[in-house]
Amino acid sequence: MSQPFTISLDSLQPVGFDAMKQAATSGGCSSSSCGSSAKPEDMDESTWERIKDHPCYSEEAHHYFARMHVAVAPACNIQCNYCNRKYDCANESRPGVVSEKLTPDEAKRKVIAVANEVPQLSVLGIAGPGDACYDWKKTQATFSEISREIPDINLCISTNGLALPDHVDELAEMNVDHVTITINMVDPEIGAKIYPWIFFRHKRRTGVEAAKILHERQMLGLEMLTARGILTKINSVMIPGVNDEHLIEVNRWVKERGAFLHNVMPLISDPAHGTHYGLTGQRGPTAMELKALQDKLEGGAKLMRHCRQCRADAVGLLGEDRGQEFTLDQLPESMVYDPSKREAYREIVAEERGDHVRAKEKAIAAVKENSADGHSILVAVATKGGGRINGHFGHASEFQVYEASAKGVEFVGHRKIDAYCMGGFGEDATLDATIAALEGVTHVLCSKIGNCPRDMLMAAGIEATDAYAYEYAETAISALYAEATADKDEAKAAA
Ligand code: CLF
Ligand code: SF4
Repeated sequence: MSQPFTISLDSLQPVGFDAMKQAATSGGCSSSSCGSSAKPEDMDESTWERIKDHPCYSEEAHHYFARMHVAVAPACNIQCNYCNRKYDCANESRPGVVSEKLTPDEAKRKVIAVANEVPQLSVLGIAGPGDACYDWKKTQATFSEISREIPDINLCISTNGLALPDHVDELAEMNVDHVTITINMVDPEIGAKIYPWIFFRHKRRTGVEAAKILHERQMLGLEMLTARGILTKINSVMIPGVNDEHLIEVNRWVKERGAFLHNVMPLISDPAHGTHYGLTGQRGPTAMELKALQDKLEGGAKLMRHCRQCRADAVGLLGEDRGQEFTLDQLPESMVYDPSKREAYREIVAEERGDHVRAKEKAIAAVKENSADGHSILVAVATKGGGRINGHFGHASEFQVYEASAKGVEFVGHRKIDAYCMGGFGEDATLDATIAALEGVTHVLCSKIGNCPRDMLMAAGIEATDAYAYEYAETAISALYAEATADKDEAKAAA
């Protein structure tokens, strides 16, 4: 058993780490494996160092590390058809929610409070509402103040790219190492269907002219960031019938210009949000349409599939939001940064990650071995973090989805749902919606599930089990895959 688990988990109370505690007390971490690197084989050490604690740039890191956003830059220089300015910037966060807007000083207070309380915190992002590069003075003041106070926090921004080329050098000087640009098109004719206007060089421009300027500025910004060695992620909003097939072209362009990651996100469109698309009936893609496009993009720029389209004031692991615990009215006027919880947590995570990597490698090899007939299964996992099956079915507000196939076991996305169990009772209507959200999924893994939802899922063709509670997701999925292979072999022999 590895020591750091037992000494510090209780005092840290990290969200979702009951499973680690379980592993520690059951000898789950073998000392021979501790310290193994989670670095992907095809990545160099220096790149890995820069992404290994960033929950958005590394799928593996998102099981352990958290981001927080501060909404300090509300002004914007373009109009996207999926955005209503009353709400947050929909390029990086869910439309339809309003974040608490902060001054740079208020942002500093909030970041210190979160850093002292949330040990998983590794990244500070500015991701709306508005554009971080257009509302530059506030972005700059916030980053410089906070990095002085908390020097080991990663700084991250998201931008529509129009004002980006004007600030690339300053971003490099401030050590901002992760920049997201939202790029929805490389063809201005398509761009004109997404952007009604932009504001550039003191003038409002519309139509194809506007989209052409935006496209050229986005490409220039990306090339400038690449030239300075800054890691870039491209967000694209998938809009069925407008740019869905075109995103294959976008992926090719951004790969050629050095983008590190491409994140294709589904359009969220609802008349209640008051956006142009919402009001004109433009639909978003289904989960399976999104997956099909992402599968087509494999082999191009590396894909991010674990984005949660989080709020512009989100706090916590991706998929959870602890922002309401840290609203300004709850914070003391002055605070001193105390790094002790974050430091202790990092020690624990270094141990746990090594163990996870070895378990994952073993599971992937076993799946590949069992995949002679090329079948695949799609498995939804209820988790509270740590890459383990530690979420109760009734309490889950999302499932992480993995695919097991001849390629091994891969994280392929997530499905958001409403929690089934409210106040001790399950809602049948909620379960129907959950079953619909699990389209294509063959199995559900969770730490606990009642007979009633289990039977209803089974009737819908989805096998749900808590038999693998607290295992790593990949280990359990490999066991399910072996069972499915054995069943197929048996059926073949009987035929
Ligand atoms: Fe925030 Fe964006 Fe930085 Fe991440 S989010 S600024 S890169 S720290 Fe992440 Fe949230 Fe998706 Fe954004 S899950 S919406 S990709
Ligand atoms: Fe809205 Fe963001 Fe687009 Fe500006 S860049 S219009 S804030 S989605």
